[in-house]
Amino acid sequence: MLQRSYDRVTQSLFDRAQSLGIETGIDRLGRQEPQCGFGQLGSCCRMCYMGPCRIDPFGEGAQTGVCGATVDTIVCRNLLREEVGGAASHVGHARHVVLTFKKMLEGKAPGYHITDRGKLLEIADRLGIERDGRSDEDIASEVVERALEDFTRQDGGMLNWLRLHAPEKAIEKWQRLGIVVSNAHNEIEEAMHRTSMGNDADPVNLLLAALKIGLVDGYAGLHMATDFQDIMFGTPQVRKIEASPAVLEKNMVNIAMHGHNPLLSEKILEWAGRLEEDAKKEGAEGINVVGVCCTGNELTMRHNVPMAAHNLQSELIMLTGAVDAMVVDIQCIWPGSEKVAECFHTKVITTEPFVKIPGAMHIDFEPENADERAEKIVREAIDAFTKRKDKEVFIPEGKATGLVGFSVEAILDVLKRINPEDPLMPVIDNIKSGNIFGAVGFAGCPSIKMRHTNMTEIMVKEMLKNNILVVTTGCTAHICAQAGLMNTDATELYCGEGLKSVLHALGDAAGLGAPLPPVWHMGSCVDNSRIATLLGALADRLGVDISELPVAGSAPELVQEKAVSIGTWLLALGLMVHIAPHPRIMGSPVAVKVLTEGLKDLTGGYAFVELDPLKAAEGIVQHIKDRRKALGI
Ligand code: BF8
Ligand code: SF4
Repeated sequence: MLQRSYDRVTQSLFDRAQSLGIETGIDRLGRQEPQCGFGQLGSCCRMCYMGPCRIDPFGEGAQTGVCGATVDTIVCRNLLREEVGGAASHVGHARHVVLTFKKMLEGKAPGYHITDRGKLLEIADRLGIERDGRSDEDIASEVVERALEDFTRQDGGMLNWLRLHAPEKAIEKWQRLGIVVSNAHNEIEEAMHRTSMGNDADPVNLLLAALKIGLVDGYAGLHMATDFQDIMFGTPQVRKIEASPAVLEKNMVNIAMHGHNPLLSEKILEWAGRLEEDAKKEGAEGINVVGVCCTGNELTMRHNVPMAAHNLQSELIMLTGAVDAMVVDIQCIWPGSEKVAECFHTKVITTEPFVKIPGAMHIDFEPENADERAEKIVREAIDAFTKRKDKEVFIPEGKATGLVGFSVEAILDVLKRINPEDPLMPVIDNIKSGNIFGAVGFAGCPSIKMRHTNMTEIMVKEMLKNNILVVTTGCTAHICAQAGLMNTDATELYCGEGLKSVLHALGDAAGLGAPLPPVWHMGSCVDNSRIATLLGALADRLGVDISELPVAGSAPELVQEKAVSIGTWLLALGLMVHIAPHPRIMGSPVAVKVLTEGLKDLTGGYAFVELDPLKAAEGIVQHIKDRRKALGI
């Protein structure tokens, strides 16, 4: 096994795997090393069967593929295809939620309801939908129609969800560049078409297409998913939670919800409540639903469900022997998890017809039969519990507590208590005074290749020390919660004096009797939409473009294609986006130049690649200083 030292809880689970002789990701990573250099540079091509071709980075061997494609063409085509993978995942997620909402309105999905009517009506108004004399259902049907238009329109008109959410100044920028998008599916088709053998060979043209796919992801993926999820399940409000694999309970039926889509996890949570007595009849003290990865974020933001594990820990928590069912839907599910589960009584249950894992139990989960299937899944978990109740479990110690639920609406609620007429004013005043020196969004994944460096925690603490507020989503939110960065003690421990005073004032306004935490959990990866909404509102209020704000984004432990497409969206919006490890563009001088430099003149955004946490933090602080100077503050 690779000798690395992870945080105490994670390490204890790796150690347990080793002592039981169970293979995990660390063993598999060890066998992959050294990983292919061509792959890491992005300079191998498999687009046709004259290849695979690869380009010699030292300039001695082949400098083009068999067809004559240069390294710039190859790298940029590969990048665009990575993004298509990411955007397709988010767009597929959003469309699934919209279609379920439609079925609900048609009476075909009785398990679902409108929870946040206010948000529905607000979106209807902003879409220009007539409301007078119409029922909520009728209005909602038209909102659905507008959403589905974003997958059907053929006239080249602007994506409705982009018009709905993108700041005017950003739209103008994108129009000048010719990258405004129209129909999410058509854009994805075109990106696949242009990257297949013998099409687009112009690296700059390919990079512009990459920005387009970023916009598809941001609006037809992230924003659309967040909007409909909030309408169906409620817009998150601030609440207290616990985090770490230690939230598993020896004497309860433990159901780990893993994946992304609250359509499933909300129903499982509901049925866990309904079947509590059945679990007790089997000798359990109750049913403990815990969250893994992004569906865990969805559950914790709306219902205080404990945050059990980020992606790297998703297979590790089964080594506790205490997970009775690991219920999964879509995205980020390691096939190797099933092999770990087989060593225990744990049932891995897949639920999506296009996401199956050999050896796992499969229960199709359709919106029409949501209640029946959710009940069946919870009963499977209870049944698994009966098989392990007397067996030894190993649940590590060390729960962290924190506050989550920082939707834009929840943040504005707090700010309105300070200034009801102009809630953003206190933030702007504090930005001007330097009490809030800037803000950084930390998003994305935990990488098994980097987690032992504590990249995320070190960078976040550096931000706080420099009075930079941190917002976070995705698995990075799990990392921050487990590191205790989402509780009020962290404000005292890590923040500079200016930021501390602001968080105290906000905590008082919120009636907490304590400061707000310095790291705000804004949700799952699709909820990066919330961060963009907040930035858009701030930029509008200041009358500037988002690219002028003293803010940045960071994906400090990039894993997924989805993080690449989100990152590109943020570049299109005009943000500095820090990335580690190296994105697979380093083989192409053109891609590196355009993404780290050239883009500054086009959108204002740029990529910043740095693997050393302190240097990365320094680079971000410098960027924020430069932005402040340009604003004259
Ligand atoms: O969408 S942060 S490992 S779970 S990709 Fe996946 Fe990365 Fe986690 Fe959420 Ni996002
Ligand atoms: Fe090689 Fe060109 Fe085929 Fe790619 S498209 S595999 S570079 S011949």
